[in-house]
Amino acid sequence: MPTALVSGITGQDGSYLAEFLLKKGYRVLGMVRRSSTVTFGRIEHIQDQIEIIQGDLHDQGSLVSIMEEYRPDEVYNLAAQSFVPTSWNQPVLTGEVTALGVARMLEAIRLAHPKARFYQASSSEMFGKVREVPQKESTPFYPRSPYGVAKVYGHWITVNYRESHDLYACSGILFNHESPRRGLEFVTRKITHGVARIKLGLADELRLGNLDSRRDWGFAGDYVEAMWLMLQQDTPDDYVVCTGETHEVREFCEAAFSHVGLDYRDYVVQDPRFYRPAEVDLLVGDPAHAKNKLGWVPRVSLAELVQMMVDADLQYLGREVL
Ligand code: NDP
Ligand code: GDR
Repeated sequence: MPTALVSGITGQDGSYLAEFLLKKGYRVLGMVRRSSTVTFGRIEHIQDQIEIIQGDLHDQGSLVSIMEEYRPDEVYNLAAQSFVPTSWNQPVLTGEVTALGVARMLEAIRLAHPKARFYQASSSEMFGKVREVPQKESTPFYPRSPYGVAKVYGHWITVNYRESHDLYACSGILFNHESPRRGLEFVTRKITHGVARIKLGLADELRLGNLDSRRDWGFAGDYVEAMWLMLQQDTPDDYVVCTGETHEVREFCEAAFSHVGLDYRDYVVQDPRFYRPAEVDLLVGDPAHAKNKLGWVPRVSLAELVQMMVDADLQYLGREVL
């Protein structure tokens, strides 16, 4: 039975990846940081099948101890300060966790267990003010937020450890992926949750920022398979993972509201509080490398994703209303 260590297991992707690995027969170790309240909502349903161990990307010693004690075959580094707006308010913390945290994890592997295969959760936010359309593995980076800058460091330190220390280390450059488990502050979930609240009579408006920006949105459940595939190859490499389609935030609103028979223009209010100091206007990836080398293709369409998320929020909030 292979062993996988997942940092960020309490997050959206961590929960889907843990489910996926359990189905494949892995022993799954979930690294969590200590907090005063329980943050296991997304993994409650599989908690008895995974082993929770304490560790923090701020703390080098904890990572080395984990590698020495558990000697995982695969390490998926999903932990990060992942919300872009927070990175302007907390740029140093974002750098500590999202950038240097990657170096600490790689150092722990290099020092204690260099045979482990390593996956780094890189991001399309590294492309930022895009240099070409669509974006692929060779597209130069131009990050537009402290988060994007931190992810660029995480990407290059992963490449550097592969080239300097001969580690099996991969950087997955994933475009936005969503699900009913997405955090409430990210725009897709904010919209589907807002639609459900309005439909159930709990709210009468939804305040958003820039409706013109365009994203390449996929389903998180599909994307975790690509992470795993990257670690099953003969040689390590970097991959863009995306759908190849791009849509405006406005179109996502339109689809979500119309799924419950409403017109978004009657409810959405644009609020300058949600505009960003620097925006990423357009993201659309080229998934050819992942398709050709990994055989990976996304399964869930955007229309299906929107419906899945709205229905889940209606069900979730509906239970609370009753
Ligand atoms: P989430 O924000 O849902 O989850 C982040 C996870 O990181 C949580 O489990 C959180 O733990 C953990 N974490 C934060 N700080 C630390 C720390 N100091 N030590 C240990 N754990 C920590 O993110 P997603 O699941 O959406 O994303 C997973 C990864 O993929 C992130 O690195 C993100 O930047 C990246 N990414 C995400 C994309 C997306 O569209 N979702 C696209 C491209 C990249 P806690 O529960 O305690 O807060
Ligand atoms: P993003 O996701 O910044 O792409 O990062 P988010 O959903 O936060 O924003 C997407 C776009 O929507 C616009 N927007 C709003 N965004 C939020 N959060 N709230 C609003 O009210 C709102 N109104 C409009 C934003 O301006 C932006 O253009 C996500 C994260 O998961 C990162 O960790 C990950 O690396 C990238 O996706 C790929």
